[in-house]
Amino acid sequence: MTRRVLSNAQIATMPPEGGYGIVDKGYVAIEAGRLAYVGADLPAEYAAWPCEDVEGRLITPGLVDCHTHLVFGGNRALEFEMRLNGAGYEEIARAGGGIVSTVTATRTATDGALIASALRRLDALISEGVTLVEVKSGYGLDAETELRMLRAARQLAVRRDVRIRTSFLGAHAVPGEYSGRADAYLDEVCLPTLRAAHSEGLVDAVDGFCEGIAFDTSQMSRVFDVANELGLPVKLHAEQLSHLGGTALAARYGALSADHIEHANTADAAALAAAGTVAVLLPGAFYTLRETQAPPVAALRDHGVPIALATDCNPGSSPLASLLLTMNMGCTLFGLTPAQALSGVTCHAARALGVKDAGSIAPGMRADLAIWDVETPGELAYRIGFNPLYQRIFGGKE
Ligand code: DI6
Ligand code: FE
Repeated sequence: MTRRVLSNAQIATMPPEGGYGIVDKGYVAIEAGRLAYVGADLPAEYAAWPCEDVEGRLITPGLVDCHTHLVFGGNRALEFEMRLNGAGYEEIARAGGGIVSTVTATRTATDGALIASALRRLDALISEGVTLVEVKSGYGLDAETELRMLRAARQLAVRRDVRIRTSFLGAHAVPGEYSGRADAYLDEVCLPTLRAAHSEGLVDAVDGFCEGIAFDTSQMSRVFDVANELGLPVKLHAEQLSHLGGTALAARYGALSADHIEHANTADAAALAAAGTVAVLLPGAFYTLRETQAPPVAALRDHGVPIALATDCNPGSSPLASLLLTMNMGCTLFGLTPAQALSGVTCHAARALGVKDAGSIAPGMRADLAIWDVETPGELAYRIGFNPLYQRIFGGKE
């Protein structure tokens, strides 16, 4: 069925300018995997197409998780226990736990095991209407494993009806064998691996972790210079645990997004606005690490910075595979409105990935939709641990 119409829908079109953009008792016409028409009256040319009455249900764009680390080996439940017995996240990282312990588990995992465990997390996202997911490397930190991670991430889109965008995160941590020699790691491993991954067509964007336990701004700018040279967009984990200047750096490079940004300030918000960079907020990490410094949401709003929300699904700081719960946390922990939360997992999340044909319901967009058994769009962020998905449409197909 390459042509179809959905009728009697409450459509949250999610325009980038903000708000739900509701069309009541509306129609969506789909042709060859794209949206052909969206509106309150059905033009005569679509009248003969097969039509499904969705009985007043809510249609949103397919949800977009724009920041995940879905591919990794092992888990860090023991570290969770350590933290609850009093150890700090940075302390555990400095003692060889944290990201570096997941690196060991990822290096020793087979390709099949990496894909199988990522699929379980991906299936959880898909069950909530997610149709586009970003996946980062960054738990290999050697050439072979970084490439294996990116290939595994791309495999996910072969195994499931979902779009995957891959980000190279070689600058995630300094591996044990380069301890205390971050610059040598960049020169000898990270940058050559970025070039190799790019020439294999595995990289959609270049990311980094700009933090006291990872890389500083001058090291990150060396990575971004290579990204620029390769014509790849950048994004950055910035200002998660401290204020190092990563947000301003991301803005200077015209980044797609600056992510976390709990410790960013008003000047950073102004810089993001001027650069057109999306602020990606990650309440799952804030919650898991029991952080107390919330991101500067008021300043982001005042400056008109587009705000996205993502799971940051990873084994350490955010073992979270629910975008609906992420929306709820964005509202409850960061004070977003339910409409901002939904923009954050649709139009603004797509923009954080540089994907132009997802995240809004408008003619020409891909027909990636979620149909929900709810009466109002605010219900999506309101409930905790409840999934009202009725139907997920990917490329026009159920
Ligand atoms: N910030 C995060 O929240 C994750 N990576 C990053 O740079 C945490 C990754 C981990 O703890 O394994
Ligand atoms: Fe992350």
